[in-house]
Amino acid sequence: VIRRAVVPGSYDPVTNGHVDVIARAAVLYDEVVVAILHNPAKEGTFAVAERIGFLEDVVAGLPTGADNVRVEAFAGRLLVDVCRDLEAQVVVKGLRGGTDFAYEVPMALMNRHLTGLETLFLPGDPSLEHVSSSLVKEVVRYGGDVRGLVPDTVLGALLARLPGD
Ligand code: COD
Repeated sequence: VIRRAVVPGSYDPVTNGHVDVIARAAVLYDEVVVAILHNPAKEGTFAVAERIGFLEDVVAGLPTGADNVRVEAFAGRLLVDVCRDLEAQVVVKGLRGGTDFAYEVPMALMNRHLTGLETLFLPGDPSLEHVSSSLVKEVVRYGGDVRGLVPDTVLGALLARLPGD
């Protein structure tokens, strides 16, 4: 049996915190689908096509190679339905300390309640514990330096997009 994992998120945009979780999932499972789940009613900072492009760059640069990881986007769907369609047995999520835990455990339990879908939590890299898409955007918007916290292509896109928004 192929062990296939989904690593879901908004990825608006992908950060090095996400990259760490994706890279570790790619070592643990035969196949990994990086799933952008977005609300069609909410535009977000980056268009879904741009988020896919950033993630495809990230996947191409993974130390294990890109062979077992792909990127897909889903609008207005439950994660459990996406996982069923993809025939994925597990969701992989990174945890940044206690706040993510409190937010993520009810979602994991709800997903298990709905279809039996299991969630594997990986402890986030402590050096990236302060990194989220929203904080990175806020820092860039006010002129702060986020080098090393996001992939280089994302850094360029943030600088082009956010100041003077
Ligand atoms: N270190 C470790 N992990 C990190 C880091 C970091 N620095 N940054 C982010 N992560 C992890 C987070 O734990 C998070 O789980 C994941 O990466 C994605 O983060 P984001 O910010 O891109 O995405 P979210 O939290 O906005 O995405 C949430 C989902 C899209 C997964 C969720 O809303 C969902 O499942 N939506 C679909 C609808 C649904 O099924 N709802 C019912 C759920 S019970």
